[in-house]
Amino acid sequence: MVGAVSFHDAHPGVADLRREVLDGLSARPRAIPPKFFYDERGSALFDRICDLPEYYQTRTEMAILHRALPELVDLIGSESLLVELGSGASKKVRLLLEELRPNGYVGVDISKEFLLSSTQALARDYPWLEVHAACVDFSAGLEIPHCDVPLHKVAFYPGSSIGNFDPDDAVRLLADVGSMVGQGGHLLIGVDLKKPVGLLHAAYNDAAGITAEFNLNLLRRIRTELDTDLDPGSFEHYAFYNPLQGRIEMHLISRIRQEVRIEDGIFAFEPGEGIHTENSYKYTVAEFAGLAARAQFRQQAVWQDDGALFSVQLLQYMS
Ligand code: AVJ
Repeated sequence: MVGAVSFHDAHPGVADLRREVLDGLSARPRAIPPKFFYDERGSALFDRICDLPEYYQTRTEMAILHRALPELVDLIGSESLLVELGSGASKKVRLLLEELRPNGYVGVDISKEFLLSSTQALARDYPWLEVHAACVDFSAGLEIPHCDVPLHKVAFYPGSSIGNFDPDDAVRLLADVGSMVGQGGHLLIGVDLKKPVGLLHAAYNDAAGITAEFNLNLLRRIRTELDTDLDPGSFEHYAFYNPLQGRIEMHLISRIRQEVRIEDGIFAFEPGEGIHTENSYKYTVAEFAGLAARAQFRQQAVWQDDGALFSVQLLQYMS
């Protein structure tokens, strides 16, 4: 029932992929932004990562949310518009919808297929809810339709995807969210915490090799969508924790000396030379309070698991 969900499309097209890949491979260090992981296969691989035994994040966040719900509902109140950033195939938002019972829901995601199927399923399962879908790359600004209504706005940004942004960019994104929710509005955000390096290393180097497949899928996507002789098999997944920056880094490292042609660019790689594909910043609760404060948000409540692996934070915009 496509008609039940209003749909706004600003999906980055193949032209964006071409431009960002060519720019990213021409720069030093070479880098391609992680938002391009999420084509249909990449989104499905990410869902499998979320179920991995080593990847503590998803199930921990779900359990924290569960425990926080009664308090959350008290703090947020009803008569709200819930805007979920990076909605993908989220089960977490269902928990919120059922307890919070907002007037409206806007799902925002860069992956069109996942966004459409997940919002359609929500519209089907919650007939009382007004559901909107906005296919938007919100790292490029938060122009989200349907938000111009006199309701208390609650942005929901689960999964610690904020960790993909360098701190200054994270502050900019939070500030954009602040302008969207307005004075007194809320941001409910999942933030992965600093922890012993062994746990982090395992989470990004899983035994089943799904994270490696997810990283390498970026090269498969380039091969499918662009004109290239790139061989994904000539690169390998490499992920490590960088304690100086407080972040996991993922790279794709060339196994061999090679020249790769992409469209009309030629890119030379020595063995061991790579492409930086993702950062995933980890914060202490206090560090994240500082980051939020730079964007005029105050940490109103913080919930975490007993092992202090992950946090769910309620921030309020105080402009
Ligand atoms: C979706 C950005 C939160 O950083 O843990 C998972 C993506 N990358 N495994 C993360 C990811 C490798 C994930 N985020």
